[in-house]
Amino acid sequence: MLIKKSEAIKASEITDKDVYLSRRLFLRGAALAATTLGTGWLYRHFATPSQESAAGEKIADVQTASGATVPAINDAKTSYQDITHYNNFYEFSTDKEAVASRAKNFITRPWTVEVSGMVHKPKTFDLDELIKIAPLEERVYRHRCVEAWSMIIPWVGFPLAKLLNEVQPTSQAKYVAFQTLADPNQMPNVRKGGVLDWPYVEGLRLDEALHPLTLLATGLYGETLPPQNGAPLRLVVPWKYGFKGIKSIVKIRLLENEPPTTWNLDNPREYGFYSNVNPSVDHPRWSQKTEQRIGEFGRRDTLMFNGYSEQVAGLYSDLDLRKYF
Ligand SMILES: Nc1nc2c(c(=O)[nH]1)N[C@H]1C(S)=C(S)[C@@H](COP(=O)(O)O)O[C@H]1N2
Ligand SMILES: [Mo]
Repeated sequence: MLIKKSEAIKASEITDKDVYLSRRLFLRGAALAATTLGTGWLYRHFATPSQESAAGEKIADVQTASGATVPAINDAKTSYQDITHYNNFYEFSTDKEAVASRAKNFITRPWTVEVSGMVHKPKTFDLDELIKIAPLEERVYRHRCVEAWSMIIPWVGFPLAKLLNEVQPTSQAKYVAFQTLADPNQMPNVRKGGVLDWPYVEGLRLDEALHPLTLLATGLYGETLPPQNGAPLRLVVPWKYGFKGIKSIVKIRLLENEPPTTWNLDNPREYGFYSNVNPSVDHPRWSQKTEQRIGEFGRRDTLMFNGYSEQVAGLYSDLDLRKYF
């Protein structure tokens, strides 16, 4: 993703993989052939294992998601270390490997989520109450960042639809808007400003939000989310680019019109509202045909709708998929 705001643009903030790679190689003084190395490989071999990650708490009574809803994935899961130390959470840092340490003291309890707008029963949920709305399930999903890297992540959570059913959207509601906490006292880049406009906001069409694959995640690998992954509650929409998966949600609003979204506001030419994973629509500055699976050597082909076509293609029968991104 790209920071194009003026001050202090570091090469690590430019997400084009080659630029990122060459900087890493330069900094490490490593005489390695950049051409054959993936970010994942580089990350694994040079990142210092950290003591900083706030240990997750084991989540009791995690069910296994029904195979009818969640298609099985045969690929190996990405390691816990990689999932929790290669993060995009720009409120803390634009350096993926620095997010975990910068976020380690992030306070996620107590936490409330306000659900309002075009609903019959608006409500501010305490997190402990919210996670009891539905049984927590483990769901192993592909995660595909718009920057062309990917992971396989075993989330724990429940369908967003279950929360929306609690508040009962009115017949006028057509969209759902989400908002991340923006606390300058805890988030260095919010305090500093100039990175993105805060709070980070995202949105879905109501039918996307109600889709059974759309998850509110509270954990990963059977434990509560560490701060860097969006504790205590984040969105996961597995057929869309990762930036749609807004972290550390404090507000959810049902609306009649399409809500503004952070990356689209920042750069509408590069980041659309839909942002469905689509290997045949390139990013203006790089191809989306292939991806670097973190922890693997070599690249994989990117799949239409990130491999979830069977489940979600029907939502988009009226969109021109060569155009919408
Ligand atoms: N609030 C907020 N949510 C965010 C982001 C962010 O910077 N701020 N980054 C997004 C991007 S680009 C990705 S790829 C995923 C990364 O999630 P992960 O670190 O759990 O893999 O979070 C998304 N949600
Ligand atoms: Mo991303």
